[in-house]
Amino acid sequence: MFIKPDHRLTRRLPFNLICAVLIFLAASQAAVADEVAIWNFNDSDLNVDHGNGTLASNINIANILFAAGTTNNARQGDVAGQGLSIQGGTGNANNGRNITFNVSTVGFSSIVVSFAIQGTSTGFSNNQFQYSLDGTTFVNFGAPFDPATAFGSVPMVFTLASIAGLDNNPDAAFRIVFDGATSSTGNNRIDNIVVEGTNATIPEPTTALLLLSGLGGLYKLRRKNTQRKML
Ligand SMILES: [Ca+2]
Ligand SMILES: [Ca+2]
Repeated sequence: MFIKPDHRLTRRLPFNLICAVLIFLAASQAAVADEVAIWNFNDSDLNVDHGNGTLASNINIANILFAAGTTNNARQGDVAGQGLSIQGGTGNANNGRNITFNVSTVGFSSIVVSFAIQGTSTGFSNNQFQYSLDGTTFVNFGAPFDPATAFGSVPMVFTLASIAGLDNNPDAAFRIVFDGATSSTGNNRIDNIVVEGTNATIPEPTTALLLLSGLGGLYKLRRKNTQRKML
């Protein structure tokens, strides 16, 4: 006795495959990790280089310089180029001062901030990363850090996923407070500051309806074809 091939199964496969692909595409759109703002300092200024954000500093302007950067933590094919270099200043006046970057995280969650940093032996040795939910009040996050003397290949990474208030926040801000410099020309160099998060784009109801009606249409078409073959 011959075993009859199950034609219904073979006809069902392409339909199931299309469904699987559509569901996969919808799911991948729902959560995409993405960079919100990047400073690579290659153009020797404080303006953001990819995305949107502003970076300001209360360090004496004479002590905000630019010098050779690094590819450590570089994104989107950025070259090493230049990096931000800040000095202790006369009388180490810049101890306790900061760089602050305001970056709206609207549409993003699970925020992560990272950057490459190095310091000379008389540069800032006691630095503190902070975040703010309103752009005004800053909160310490993580322990104070003393940068290595060379950029190396491992960036400083601050994973802020546990700070729910930083998600989807137009007033989100981040700060590095520098301290511990012991000479006017002692300095720290920073490059490739990256603020990134999970793009929380959830398919809009209309998109979801279109997807469902598309699936419904495919199902009807398949049924019609099956019925026609049976006549
Ligand atoms: Ca750079
Ligand atoms: Ca720039």
